[in-house]
Amino acid sequence: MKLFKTKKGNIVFFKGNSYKLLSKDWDILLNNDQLYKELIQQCIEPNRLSLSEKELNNIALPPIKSQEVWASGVTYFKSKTARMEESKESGGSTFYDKVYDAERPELFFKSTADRVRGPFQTVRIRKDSMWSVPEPELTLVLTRNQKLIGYSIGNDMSARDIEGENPLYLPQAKSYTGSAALGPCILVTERVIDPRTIISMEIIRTNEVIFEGRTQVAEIKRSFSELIHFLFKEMDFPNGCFLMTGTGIVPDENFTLQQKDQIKINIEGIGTLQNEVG
Ligand code: DO4
Ligand code: MG
Repeated sequence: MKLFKTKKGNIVFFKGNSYKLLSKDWDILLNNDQLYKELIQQCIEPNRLSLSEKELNNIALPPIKSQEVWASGVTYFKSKTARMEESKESGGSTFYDKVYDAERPELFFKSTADRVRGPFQTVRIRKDSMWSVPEPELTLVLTRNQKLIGYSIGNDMSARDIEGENPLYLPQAKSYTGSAALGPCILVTERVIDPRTIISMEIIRTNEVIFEGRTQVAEIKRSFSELIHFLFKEMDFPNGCFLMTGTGIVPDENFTLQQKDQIKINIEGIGTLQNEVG
């Protein structure tokens, strides 16, 4: 089932119908280890609305309130090779193959909730970057007890020139206002996502598709439990958190985003997250 935070309240879309939730506090919802069961109980006739999934997508807000957004890096082979290439002149490339094989994954802080953009809102490229890309990432939704309650779509906007110049610049390459997008909903499920799930991205410039790429969840090198374990090792998340799982789609080196580009990220079973670069 899909959980939407919207301008009309918190709404569940389940088996073709939408239901208004009585639970109003997003932080309480996202911290419920039994969220799936709780939502099923609220999918009853008196709560039924007549909103289609398309209408929900159009009124969806970023599915976040007080959670932090963290991200995993170099979890796909494609990400490893692309970063090695971008940082070979700075001498930083060797860090990426090491972290790909290391026991400890790369995890980094991505965004506070107020800097996150939702469906159809604008994401940003840094003014001091000449080479910026979107990173489409399956995103885990975790309670304070490390319980994986659902999945969303994330965009880890990144300044590749700044990251490539020196790996120590990673926080500047990755974290700035409007550098993270989430949405359109949270797929709440008790099942682990199917590894064959396709993640795809299109970038559209003046009505023309100028980039298309796809990967699948099975390409992620690390297990979710491994990523969650390291994230929570020495950190508590009283409101739960979002964890992006890394990118396996990397546009060619000569590609950089421009103002007004439309970024569409689709993950099967979750939906499409669309943002304009603004
Ligand atoms: O180490 C750089 C960032 C890696 C990343 O964001 C990714 O692999 O998705
Ligand atoms: Mg990333």
